[in-house]
Amino acid sequence: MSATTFNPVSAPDYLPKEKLRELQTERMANILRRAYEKVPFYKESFDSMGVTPESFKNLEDIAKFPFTIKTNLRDTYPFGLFASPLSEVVRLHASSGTTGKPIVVAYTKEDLDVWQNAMVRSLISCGCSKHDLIQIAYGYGLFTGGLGAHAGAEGLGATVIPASGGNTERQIMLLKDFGVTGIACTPSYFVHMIEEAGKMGIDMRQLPLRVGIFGAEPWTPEMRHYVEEAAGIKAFDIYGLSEITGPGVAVECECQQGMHVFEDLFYPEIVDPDTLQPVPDGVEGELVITTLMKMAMPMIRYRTRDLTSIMTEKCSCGRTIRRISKISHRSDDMFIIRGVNVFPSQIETAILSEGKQLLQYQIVLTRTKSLDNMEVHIELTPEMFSDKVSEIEAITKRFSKAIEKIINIRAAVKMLPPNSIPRSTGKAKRVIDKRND
Ligand code: DLL
Repeated sequence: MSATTFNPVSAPDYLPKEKLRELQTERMANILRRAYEKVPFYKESFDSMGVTPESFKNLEDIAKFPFTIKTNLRDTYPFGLFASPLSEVVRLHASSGTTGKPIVVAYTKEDLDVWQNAMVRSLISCGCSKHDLIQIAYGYGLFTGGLGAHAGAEGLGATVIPASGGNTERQIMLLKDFGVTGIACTPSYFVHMIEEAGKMGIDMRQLPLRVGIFGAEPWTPEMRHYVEEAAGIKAFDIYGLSEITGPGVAVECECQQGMHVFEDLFYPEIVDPDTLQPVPDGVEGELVITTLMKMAMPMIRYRTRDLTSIMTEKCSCGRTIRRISKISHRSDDMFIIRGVNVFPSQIETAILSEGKQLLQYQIVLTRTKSLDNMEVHIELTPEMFSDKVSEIEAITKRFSKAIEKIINIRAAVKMLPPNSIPRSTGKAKRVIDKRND
């Protein structure tokens, strides 16, 4: 560990493997006991698998325990999975998802401290310090992004600008006037900021901004390249989910080669999404997480649906906590078009490779006679726009070819005039699913 990377708050990131394992084993035993004793749902699910907290002796034993899935949170809505009485719960967050009831998550004072610790370590990992001015443009509210990043930046001692999402012109004015050095928001919202700054005659590369802490949605390496070039910053990927705590479950370091999981707090496993059996390191599967320190709402073997792999090679930043590869998709993101599995991230890669910049796009799915169809809508920039049909046809053909090259089937592409796709200040809505309409 180099003198420059050492920070007492980040010390667990550098623990010797054996020490980390000991800590994880002790914390896992405690959390399994807490879940079993305090939450009837866990007692029932452990009993149905014939396991008790005593069945856990070493970390490998975790594979004997049942999984928890999002439906379990919905079925016990709102407070059924809480392990603490409301008198000890100091905060609730909720995530709406696309269908049905939201899922509700709870924090004790201690849980908020743990979350803040993970977020401070995340910001340090992105190269931030108390000398930074950090603008939080994730939404504040029931979404965990705003308040989570806020607590981390404050805990770090940075100067925090709690802008929340939206009012993009004002965001840009603050970036410029305050000399902001770090911004935390969704990558798609930052792309929108670059676009708006351009319209305001501001070149982001000339601003003091140097770090972006981007997450809450998948984004491709091509998109990283685009934002880093267009804004003159280093763009870091941060991962998290409400069920586990919010942002700060895993984050990149200066090497930008996968995200370090704060595994003293969140224990990761990767399983085959079909067989639910563990897969070897390096093989892609579904990320499953057990919270080791969450008192109000322990999550035991939570199936995130996010697809990734564990990277075991030592990271040159010196951190010993393991890394997961960039999360480009979820198992439930995939759609099948003429027998071919397609992920939205593949479409984004194709559009970026052909357009050389992130054009706004949406994937529209429809269904005819139980067959799924996909149409990719891509927005032209004012420079690309033309009233000559032949020119638009040529552009359409180019994008269709670029997509075909990646997904191996011809895709229907429709070019739209500038500013016709709605911009989001939070998670971008890339897929419009009309298959059940
Ligand atoms: O998105 C928490 C968060 C806020 C993370 C700010 C990072 C920054 P949820 O709204 O519960 O929580 O959504 C969680 O978003 O299961 C992933 O599918 C996706 N996701 C989050 N971060 C990333 C990322 C927040 N870096 C769901 N890359 C997760 C890809 C991500 N997908």
